[in-house]
Amino acid sequence: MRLRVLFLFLGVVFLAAVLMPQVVFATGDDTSKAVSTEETPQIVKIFVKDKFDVAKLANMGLDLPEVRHKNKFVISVITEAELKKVAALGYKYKVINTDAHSVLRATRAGTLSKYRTFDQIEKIMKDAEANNPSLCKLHVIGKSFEGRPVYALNISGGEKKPAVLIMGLTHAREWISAEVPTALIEEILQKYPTDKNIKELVDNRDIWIVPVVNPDGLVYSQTKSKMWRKNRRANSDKSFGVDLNRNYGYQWGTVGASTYPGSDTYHGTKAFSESCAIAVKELAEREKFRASISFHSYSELVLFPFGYAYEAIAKDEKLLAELAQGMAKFSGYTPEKSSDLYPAMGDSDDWMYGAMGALAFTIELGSQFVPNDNEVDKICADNVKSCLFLIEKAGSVHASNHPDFASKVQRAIATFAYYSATSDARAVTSKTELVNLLNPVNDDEGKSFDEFIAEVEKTDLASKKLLAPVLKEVKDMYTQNIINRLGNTRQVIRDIEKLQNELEKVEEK
Ligand code: 0X9
Ligand code: ZN
Repeated sequence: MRLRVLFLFLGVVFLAAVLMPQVVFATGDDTSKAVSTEETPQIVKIFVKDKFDVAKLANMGLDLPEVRHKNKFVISVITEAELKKVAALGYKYKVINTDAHSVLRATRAGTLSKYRTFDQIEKIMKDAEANNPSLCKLHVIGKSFEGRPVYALNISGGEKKPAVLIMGLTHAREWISAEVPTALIEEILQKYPTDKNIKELVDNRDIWIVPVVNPDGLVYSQTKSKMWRKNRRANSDKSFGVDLNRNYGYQWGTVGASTYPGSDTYHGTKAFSESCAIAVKELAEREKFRASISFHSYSELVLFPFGYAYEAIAKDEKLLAELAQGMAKFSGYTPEKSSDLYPAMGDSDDWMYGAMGALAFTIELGSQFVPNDNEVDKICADNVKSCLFLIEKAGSVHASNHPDFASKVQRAIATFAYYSATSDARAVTSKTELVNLLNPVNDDEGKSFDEFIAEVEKTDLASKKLLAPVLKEVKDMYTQNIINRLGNTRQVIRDIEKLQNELEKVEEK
């Protein structure tokens, strides 16, 4: 009898442990301590005066899925502690829903309905390769924190062609963003045998599709905590997750991102600290994409770089805006410079474009995180068309800093500037590269210093700001006679000083 009571007791303890909700730990008022993303967040409408208010809220590390500049409000997925801070700063707000998880479409009878799981998408990709071995090759480009593969399906008609990257599900709860890349795979494979246009396009491009950049996040959001945004890294303060769209290494920093690990926009301990961001980086470094799209949800926008600052204008802005407009025609979405949504550093587009020379776009799908079942097919169909449009265009247009087109000196300057600015260990390598390029003793293609200066002068404002540390290094190298190609060192140093003064003026503006 006693044994039965003991078993009963153990059974109850076991059941309680299994059934206990995984998501609730609030840790009091102090924002700097709260493990915010494990709390049940609320949905709040915050009223703003202007775009600077929006930027201020983004800078607090707030998660702002909807920004209505014209209507002067934003929607935030917010914790109690964050909301207190917002209120203390004098912002007016209205709580829309005290349980953010409940605004995500309730999963019907325990199923995800239209939305596919990681395992289902994995199967589609494996089948794509198995059934079309001459057209598709499946690659594992990295492993997530919890050890899941990051898959990239390469659909390509033959030898090296202009390459395009289409990716989805950087943010865990944005399930629709994995559906569009998956639908693109299905559309291409279904139409390739009979549709002449699709065949012609695929035969002349190198298409890379990564439907799920953040597999751990997707699984966690679909099984444990719907509103999850980040990956599932275990942070040192016992919170979880880094925002992968703040972890890329171009102008990585704190604008629109948080240094605090519990925040939904936590940027990680350093640029590219996360294996899933590294997977995309290494693929991009190898494939040298002409263009890319990263799908997110929501807001019906086609965003183009730069996103890290209002005043950072891409040299190719006109082309980027035109392409965004071209893609938006299929969906009725609004094309917009990323920073106009809100300035935020470390997103994938800024790095893809700024460091890699890809014409990079973010498409914010639909008008809610998880659109209703009856909206999914249309969202996929429209945006698959946008993908095909960009894939087609990538045959004839390219960013001015794309490695196949920019001069070696331009590339060296850009790479060097990027690594100096992010103080990446590879700065050493790029310094050697730069010295080689400027020094004909070491390299036949060594350019003259005048050419170097001419290239610098041609660069846009944003790159010029980045160039400040490069110029300092180049000046030091001349002073120490590391670069020894030019007769008149004093003249060189005067030229550099002139450029540095010019830069200081740019900085002051
Ligand atoms: O904040 C993000 O990462 C993206 N929005 S989402 O609601 N899907 O999280 C937008 C990123 C756009 N980039 C910049 N504003 N820099
Ligand atoms: Zn997103």
